[in-house]
Amino acid sequence: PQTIYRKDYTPPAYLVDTVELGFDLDPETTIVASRLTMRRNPDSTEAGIELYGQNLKLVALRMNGATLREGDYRISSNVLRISKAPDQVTLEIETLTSPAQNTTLNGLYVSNGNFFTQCEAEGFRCITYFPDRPDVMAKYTVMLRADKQKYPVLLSNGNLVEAGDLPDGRHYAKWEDPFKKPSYLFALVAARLVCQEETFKLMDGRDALLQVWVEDGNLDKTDYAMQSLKNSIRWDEERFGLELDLDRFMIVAVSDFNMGAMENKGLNIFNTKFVLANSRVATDVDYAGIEAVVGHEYFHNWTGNRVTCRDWFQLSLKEGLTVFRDQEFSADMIGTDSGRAVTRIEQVRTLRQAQFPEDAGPMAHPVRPDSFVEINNFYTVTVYEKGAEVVRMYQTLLGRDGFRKGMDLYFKRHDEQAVECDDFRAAMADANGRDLAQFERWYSQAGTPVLTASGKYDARWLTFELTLSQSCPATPGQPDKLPFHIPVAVGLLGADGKDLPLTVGGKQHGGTAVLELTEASQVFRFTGVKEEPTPSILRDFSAPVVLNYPYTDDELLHLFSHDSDPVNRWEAGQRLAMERLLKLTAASAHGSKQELDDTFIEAMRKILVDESLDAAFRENALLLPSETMVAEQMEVVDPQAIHRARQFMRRVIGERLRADLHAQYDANLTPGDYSPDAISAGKRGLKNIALAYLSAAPDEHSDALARRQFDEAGNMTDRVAALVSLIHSESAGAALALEKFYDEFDNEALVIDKWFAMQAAAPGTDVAMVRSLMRHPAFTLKNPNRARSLLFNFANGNPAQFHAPDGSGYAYWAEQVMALDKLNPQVAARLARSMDRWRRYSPALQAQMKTALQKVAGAPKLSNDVTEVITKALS
Ligand code: DPP
Ligand code: ZN
Repeated sequence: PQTIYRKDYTPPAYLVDTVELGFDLDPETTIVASRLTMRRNPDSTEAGIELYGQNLKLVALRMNGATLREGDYRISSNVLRISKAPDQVTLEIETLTSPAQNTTLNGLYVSNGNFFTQCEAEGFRCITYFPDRPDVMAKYTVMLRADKQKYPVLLSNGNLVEAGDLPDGRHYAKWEDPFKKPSYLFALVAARLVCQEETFKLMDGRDALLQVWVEDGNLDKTDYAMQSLKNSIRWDEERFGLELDLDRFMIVAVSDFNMGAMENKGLNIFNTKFVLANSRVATDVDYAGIEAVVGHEYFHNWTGNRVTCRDWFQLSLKEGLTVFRDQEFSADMIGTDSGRAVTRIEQVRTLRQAQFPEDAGPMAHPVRPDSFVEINNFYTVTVYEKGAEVVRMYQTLLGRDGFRKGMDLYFKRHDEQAVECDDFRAAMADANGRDLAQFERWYSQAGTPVLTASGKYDARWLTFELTLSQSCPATPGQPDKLPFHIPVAVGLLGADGKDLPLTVGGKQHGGTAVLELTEASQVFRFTGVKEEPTPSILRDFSAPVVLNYPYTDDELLHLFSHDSDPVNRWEAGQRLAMERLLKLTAASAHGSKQELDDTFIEAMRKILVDESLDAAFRENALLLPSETMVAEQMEVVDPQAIHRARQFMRRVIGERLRADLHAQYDANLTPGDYSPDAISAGKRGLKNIALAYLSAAPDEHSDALARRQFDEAGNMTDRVAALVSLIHSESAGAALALEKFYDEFDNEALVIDKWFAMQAAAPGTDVAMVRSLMRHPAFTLKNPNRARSLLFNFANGNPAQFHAPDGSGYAYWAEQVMALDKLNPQVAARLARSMDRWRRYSPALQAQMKTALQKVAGAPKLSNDVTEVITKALS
């Protein structure tokens, strides 16, 4: 496979003005006719026309009316070249494709008998020959023809301009997209579907038609997606002054989908997981996911579609920004400061759980990568979540208003253009008169920076000197790093727990000052500090870094009890827990006695019973760092010892806080109709974590409680929580509950995914049990959600079993990566990533992992996707 470099970018030789596409849809052989009007690009020095095409049968090719024969053009490695062409060209291309045979779910494919497309990043070339690159933007007209009975609904981007019947029971629909777009935003749907629809008044008074399309039988699960869409439209108008630019906006749900959803212009295609919900089948987490993803795809209409990426190295230009926007949307939907903080805590957890490990592993790459083999491997937590952190830092540095000015300038300059991350940074800088040159390193340097802080109080001069130093570990291809521009939000707590007034560098602040660290090391001098403070550093997680500060237990307990910044308050608890988990893990590995101190237990109790705090915050404060996060802190990872340590800690908490846990359980019941709002969800969360702790220290009472909750639950959140508690405590009732759960929901694919996922992640599930679950009639590798529910939850969510000392987990992993690769390379490559951190285990485990990696590496006809991941892991 070939590596593609960002530095090799050249503008396209030809631009495309208009695209007319005609589809004669048939599962076995679909005929695609395209007519492109093209003209030479004045910015290019290259001569010929280059079109990409993959798995296509070329039937006809005409240029300006004349048929081209072999020799007039050449096809090699998926590129069709016409070396001699006039300045103005009309190309007519006819190709054949076989959607029913397409198991990659990339391009045009069939799911449940219906046609769908997925074109990002490079799926359009599986539909027709085209200059399939994001900097070629054109206006599209699409004619769809298909059997009317089987495919009554024909959708594409933009507006429906014509529809009618054809002979032989076929019908047609013609769609026109008024906006220029890159090919990756093309979409079509030909299907038997039904929709919920509504007209919605936009800011400027226009009416827009909103539709959510699903399979028959699912109309009872579309309300929340529709509501989220309306909220998204309103929010983008209010927060950013951005309006829906179409008369019609559609969301279509499909059950076979590689990603979460796709922002095709006017025709968003969604994984069912992020559309379908009612209280019977969806959890609070599912509801939150729907709101976030509906928002995310909708927000792409401006950040991604109206202004798009020049090339795929710039992916974070649209993804980092749009994740940031969806995060802000979700936070604003809750509306309270404490609710915002909880969403922020969840973001920090995701970063540490997934992005920090990625940034420290063999696939580490900058937010704007310099090279790739397969772009599909770069839809990563780094490009998305770290990218969102980078965007958030602009807002932290410039303020909300400054950020808005930067956004306004960005659209003013670049509407309907394909641009670079640097253009976004320039807009932020220019709109605010700021020099953000050094900030560029957040885009170019990989790795998680380490921020080391130390403080010195001078009682005589009433000063507090905070020394901040930064470094960044080497990453593949980047041995040395230059200092980043890091916003560090700092507060100082007095002995009473209140924020001290801050004066730093002669400037007064409220309770929090945003310091800007730009050198390798800097000293910040706070003056007028009347008492020795406890510093609260990196408030609201103001930068995606690892903070080292030599906190004492007492200082952490002080912050955990009092910090006015909820994120750092939570963080102090996480630090207290992490220190103990690491000690317990070491003790467990050496077979010495495990002990947990009263101080910690009492700190947890205090939070648990503190009614002045939101339930959702308390739930998060009680949630221990995951086994993966503990593993990331260890030189040599011992998955079983980590598991034992964490289980021990959970059990002791359950035992020691039993009475309070029961009391909180009772106090946080949510009787009456289910509502997914943040307050109710927070109560359920606290109640269910109480149940989880009680089940970690099982007695008759807790077992009965879990069984009763399972039997009587009025919603899926409580149902799942009870079932997980039964499974994890190895309750005698677990097997029957699993069976009942299956029988009740065997028609609900997304619920059956949960059924597989819960078992995959259960501590008692070993490789043999996963293999037997694979033989269950409901299991299939072909459906990505189903494959992920079992394989990914086992490999990533059950480390103590996956890393079984006999290597059976690795052998299983290798088999499944190879099997999946034959069907769906994108999903296979994701599973391949589960071995990223293999060099951090004991030599014995490493040897077995290496064998498994080499086995995959040696498999015949491996995709570029998997090859890239495995090669990087082994290098
Ligand atoms: N662009 C999609 C999304 O992030 C993924 N392909 O929404
Ligand atoms: Zn996106």
